[in-house]
Amino acid sequence: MFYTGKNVTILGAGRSGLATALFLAERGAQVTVSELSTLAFDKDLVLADLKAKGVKFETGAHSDEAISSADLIVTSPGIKPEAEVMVRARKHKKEVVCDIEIAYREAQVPIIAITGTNGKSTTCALISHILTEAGYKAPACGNIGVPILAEFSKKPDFLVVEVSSYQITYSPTFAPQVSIWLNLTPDHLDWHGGMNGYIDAKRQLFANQKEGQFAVLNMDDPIVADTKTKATVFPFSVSSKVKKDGAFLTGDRLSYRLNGAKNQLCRFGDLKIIGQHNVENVLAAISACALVGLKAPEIEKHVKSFTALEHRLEFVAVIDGVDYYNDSKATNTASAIKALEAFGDEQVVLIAGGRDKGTDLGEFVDSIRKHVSNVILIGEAKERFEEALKAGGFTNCHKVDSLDAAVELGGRLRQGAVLLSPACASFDMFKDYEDRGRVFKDIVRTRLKIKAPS
Ligand code: UMA
Ligand code: ADP
Repeated sequence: MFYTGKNVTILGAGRSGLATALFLAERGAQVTVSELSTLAFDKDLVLADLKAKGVKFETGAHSDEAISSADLIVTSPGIKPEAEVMVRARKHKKEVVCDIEIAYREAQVPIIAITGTNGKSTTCALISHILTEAGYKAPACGNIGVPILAEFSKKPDFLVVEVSSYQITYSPTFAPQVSIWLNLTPDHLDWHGGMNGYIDAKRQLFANQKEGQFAVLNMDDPIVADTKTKATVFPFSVSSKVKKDGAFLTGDRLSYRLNGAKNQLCRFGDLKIIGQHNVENVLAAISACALVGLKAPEIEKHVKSFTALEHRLEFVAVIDGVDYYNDSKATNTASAIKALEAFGDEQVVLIAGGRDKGTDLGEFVDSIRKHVSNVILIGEAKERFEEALKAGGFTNCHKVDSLDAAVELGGRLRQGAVLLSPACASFDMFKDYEDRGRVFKDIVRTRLKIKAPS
């Protein structure tokens, strides 16, 4: 056993840190979990199990002893390479990786990895859904919220892993059998020290890949299309940029060509998810499933039964002929614009606002003028949003004091589907975006019950 007797220090007692501690302790490593905060240790049950397996804990600081005595350091992916503890680790010439690298070194089954700025979770969940419905054990894990190493004990056939740029940075040899790159727009620039650092992190995943592996690349994104890899490129495109093998649209039919043979599936409109951005996610998912051996009829059948992830253009209910959608994950204007575009020519009543990120609102207002009948504003951002809307010539704007009042007004207006797509963070009124989405759904469902008592 490679880890037997090795000293491993884990930085951060988050989900991934604790799963890694268990995984390595069970493989004979001497594990120390080092956690900066003292608050994070409100996890008695998990800790008791780990302590019984010989895992040691330190809190409040990353001690020099924990760093200098380590044969290997496994970090929480969020800790920046410039952090003081990383500087010390480099001084001691220690190898620092994250849980994804450990999983890659230990995995006996094919890994399908999904990265990109937007759409990772949806694509990851969709691939996992298709493979699972086809009879394989193929859990969605990684950045989606489930530590990859926690899945090993379930003996999966595939690991379907959402990977962030942070995780790639700390996975120096990670080379999945299939890697998908969906898109790239500015994000996490502070962590990576700018756009170039962010792009380089994503590129590393594909530079690591070898002959016999596959890189599924979005040809409509110029940065993604320019990827260098030894893997076989399997392109996908919603325009007509796929000439040989790859995934594309034939009219509105989802299609792919593999080993020269064309397969035509159902229409995108036959699926239960909406929005042009999801066409890209579906083409990427279809590609991965075809590359690991699924046949077209099976892919078609299971892609059709996939429903949107919670809080991402999630259909909630119809009350008095008005549809309600929860898109609480849209925490910035770029993702809210995608949501509005998903409704095409259909006008919606938009509920927006929350904690303002202070970004420019120009394109958001343009999109509202095209797709929205009324905007209902909540939260701290409502004054600035109202000003920007009025300056942009949009006057059907209502400020309310609660999400409850927003839903009530949205239903009363009867001027299109009511869409919660806030374009703001949630922390002024809610615990997080999930809490905001659930409160919204509770309000809608309560109203539905009042209208149609059982
Ligand atoms: N900590 C230290 N020292 C430090 C900094 C932090 O000890 O210098 C401690 C913190 O106090 C905390 C722990 O480290 O207790 C880190 O907790 P965490 O929640 O950041 O980490 P995990 O629970 O292990 O979650 C990680 C990913 N977190 C990050 O990448 C920041 C999760 O992605 C991922 O779902 C999970 O592993 C399972 O694989 C979250 C995320 O925000 C969702 N990702 C970013 C994003 O999507 O934008 C990239
Ligand atoms: P991630 O895991 O990368 O954050 P999600 O699947 O959770 O992505 O989607 C988050 C939001 O990003 C969605 O609500 C949608 O507005 C937007 N989005 C999803 N897929 C795409 C895509 N392929 N291109 C651009 N935006 C997208």
